[in-house]
Amino acid sequence: MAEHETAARVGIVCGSRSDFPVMEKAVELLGRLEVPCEMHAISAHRAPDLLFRFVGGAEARGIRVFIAAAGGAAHLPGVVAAKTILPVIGVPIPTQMAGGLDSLLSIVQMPKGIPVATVAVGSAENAALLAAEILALSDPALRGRLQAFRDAQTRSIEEDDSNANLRPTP
Ligand code: RP5
Repeated sequence: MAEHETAARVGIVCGSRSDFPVMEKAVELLGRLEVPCEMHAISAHRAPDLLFRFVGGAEARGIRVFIAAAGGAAHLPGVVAAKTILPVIGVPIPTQMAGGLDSLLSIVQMPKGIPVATVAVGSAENAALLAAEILALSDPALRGRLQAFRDAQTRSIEEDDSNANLRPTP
């Protein structure tokens, strides 16, 4: 890593590069919140040893939260959670076969003792926000940026509503 680069605090791991278009929204939002992150494609099924090395070395490199995304037989988030006590947020990727219900059930139905905080199907943004909220517990500046994000979101809904024609049509 070059000296000017900041170590990633969120490790995003996807089951395939085909998941990147969904998960790029998490990278973008973390960037807006000034949270350094890194994104990898490491299949739990096709490259389990590489995945174990990645998870095993992540904390020493500065990672504090994982976001794990996978579709179909989506075992990746559970396998990541099995190898770390850092928090793991699971993102079920939408699929052709069952619209992502297959991914959702594969990720959310973890056995007790190994939690994965699962967000809605395709909800990369909420995964990013949840990761930032976890980091903000020990980072007051990030907490401030999250509050500003939330306030801006509320203002945009209020402005949108104030511009709407609320009169009932005759
Ligand atoms: C999963 O299988 C990946 O997370 C992806 O969502 C899905 C399809 O992967 P590819 O066949 O596109 O590599 O493991």
